[in-house]
Amino acid sequence: MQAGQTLVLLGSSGAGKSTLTNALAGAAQDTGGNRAGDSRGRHTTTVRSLHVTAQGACIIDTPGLRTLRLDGEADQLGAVFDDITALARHCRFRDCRHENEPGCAVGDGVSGERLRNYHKLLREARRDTLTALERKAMVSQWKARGRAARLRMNAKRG
Ligand SMILES: Nc1nc2c(ncn2[C@@H]2O[C@H](COP(=O)(O)OP(=O)(O)OP(=O)(O)O)[C@@H](O)[C@H]2O)c(=O)[nH]1
Ligand SMILES: [Mg+2]
Ligand SMILES: [Zn+2]
Repeated sequence: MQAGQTLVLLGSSGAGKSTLTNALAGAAQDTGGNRAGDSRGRHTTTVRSLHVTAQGACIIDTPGLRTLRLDGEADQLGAVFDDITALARHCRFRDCRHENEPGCAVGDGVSGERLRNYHKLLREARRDTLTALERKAMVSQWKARGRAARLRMNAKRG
């Protein structure tokens, strides 16, 4: 690591990002012990910060990642898989799902592995949207139940 280089530390909480930052840049970042019972961290660091090493390199310490999941919409995938998007215009069916349909230009035009990756990410993106909707439905159900319970209580009290 030399002047002009920047290093970003990413990883789950307790991985030792702040400990490395302190060792490499002489910083004074708080470091946290791991939770008793399992070896997970305690999310000690809560904000990003930049530090300079004696050699002049930069180190960015970050809060531990909580979850790693696909961040984006299903239709944004089309921009990443632009080869598939372009080929899809030549499929026989306009709503072709590129899963063994006859006259599918995508199946013929890209490798099996690329198509599998595309479908995998598409499934993941859709599952994410679904759970967001489901969560919303669940919250409104809870609210309705709470309201009903309050009404019953008030009726009892007269
Ligand atoms: N034995 C050992 N312990 C380490 C090492 N690196 C870090 N630790 C310990 O692991 C614990 C967590 O280290 P941190 O540097 O706070 O971890 P972090 O990645 O910054 O965690 P968050 O800020 O929660 O995201 C601390 O108790 C450190 O002392 C290592 O190389 N060896
Ligand atoms: Mg930290
Ligand atoms: Zn197709």
